[in-house]
Amino acid sequence: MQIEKYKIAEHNDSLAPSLKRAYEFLAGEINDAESIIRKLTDFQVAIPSWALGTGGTRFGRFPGGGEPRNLEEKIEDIGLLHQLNQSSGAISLHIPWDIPSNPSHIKALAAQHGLRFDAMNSNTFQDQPGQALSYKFGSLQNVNKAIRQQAIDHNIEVIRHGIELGSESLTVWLSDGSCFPGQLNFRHAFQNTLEGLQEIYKHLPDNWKMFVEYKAAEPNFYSTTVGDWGQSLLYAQKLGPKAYTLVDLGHHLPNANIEQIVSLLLMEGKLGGFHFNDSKYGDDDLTVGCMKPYQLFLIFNELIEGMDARGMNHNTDLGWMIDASHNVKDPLEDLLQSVEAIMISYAQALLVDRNKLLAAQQENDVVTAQEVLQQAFRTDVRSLVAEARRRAGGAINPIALYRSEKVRDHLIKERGAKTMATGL
Ligand code: PSV
Ligand code: MN
Ligand code: MN
Repeated sequence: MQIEKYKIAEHNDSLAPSLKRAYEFLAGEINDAESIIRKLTDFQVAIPSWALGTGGTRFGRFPGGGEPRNLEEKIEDIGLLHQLNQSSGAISLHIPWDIPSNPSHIKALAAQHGLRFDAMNSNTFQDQPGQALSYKFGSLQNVNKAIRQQAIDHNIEVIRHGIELGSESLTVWLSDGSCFPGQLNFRHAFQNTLEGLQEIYKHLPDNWKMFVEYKAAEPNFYSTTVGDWGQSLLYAQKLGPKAYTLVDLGHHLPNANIEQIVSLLLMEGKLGGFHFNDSKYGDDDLTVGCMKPYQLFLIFNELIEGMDARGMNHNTDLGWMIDASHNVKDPLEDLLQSVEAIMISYAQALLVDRNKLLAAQQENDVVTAQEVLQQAFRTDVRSLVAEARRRAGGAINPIALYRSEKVRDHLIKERGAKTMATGL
């Protein structure tokens, strides 16, 4: 489903006067609002194909109505998000959850919606129907060479699908690890995994990147073979220049200083991609910014500081993706909230007075340094984000328009009340 352009225009007309008041006030208070608007307009966040249905936990799943039944419908849903916010211009696929049976048709459909294909994700953490060998005791780390080879072959197949769609990166997340002390020889597990990744790396086209995603725990609860950023960085360094670390916000031990991790990875030129979500306990995959918005801001502050220091393009030089899904909300509304939270944090981080911060740091003036950061964080930038969206052709208030257009009711009518999207 698409929302007709005149509906967006009508919606925007009704909200324009109050937005204008708020935006003009803010533009008078901050430096160079226009340059921030330009950066916000350029910034695009990929939507994962598996976040369009209701997520589940091991205790069950409660599907909402009108979930997409196939890849085409997933692309349509993301097209709708992009139409509303103009910031969701990419889709990330998980294979085999979303195998494109007719790639040129899928590519054309995505292009019609203004979407490009972000990182391809492989899956060696589940056994698929008909699969010859089981990943119960790991994939690339496995003591059995044939199982390792099966996982390597799968990743090569994922690269092949990605080439057909015009993607330029592969994200490898391995659930490999062990559940009990003594189960695994750590060194052998690391070496097997490295050899497997090296084999996959050989099949990357020249313009591709490989993202090695780490995660502290789950499904394994004693050790994880790519468990933290140190291990991921080791693999990335050993693999070569096309390999990078991928940071997923939910994949750290409690209270990890993610902003410092990001800063150092950028310094080393080894930060490649990002999975946004929020959490209170572990890999909760909650809506971005719903729990720890100050942490998100501090992370963006380091991202901008580090990218600017290396002359990187904010939009294109890192892979930005949402990796969230859960039980209780309409997934499309949830994704609109996540993208909004990302844009708000990005805008606030762009407001940081970097010269003043650096001067305060040089003087050991801790109070001023904190004031500089909090001045930016406590600025209400919602009108700036909405104005950028309006100028790009999106809706001033995407969720309000989504609701007034009764999008979910339409999707239920079209697809049925009991559909179940593929994913976890
Ligand atoms: C693992 O928890 C993860 O973050 C990886 O990125 C997977 O591909 C994704 O979640 C699956 O939902
Ligand atoms: Mn992830
Ligand atoms: Mn995760």
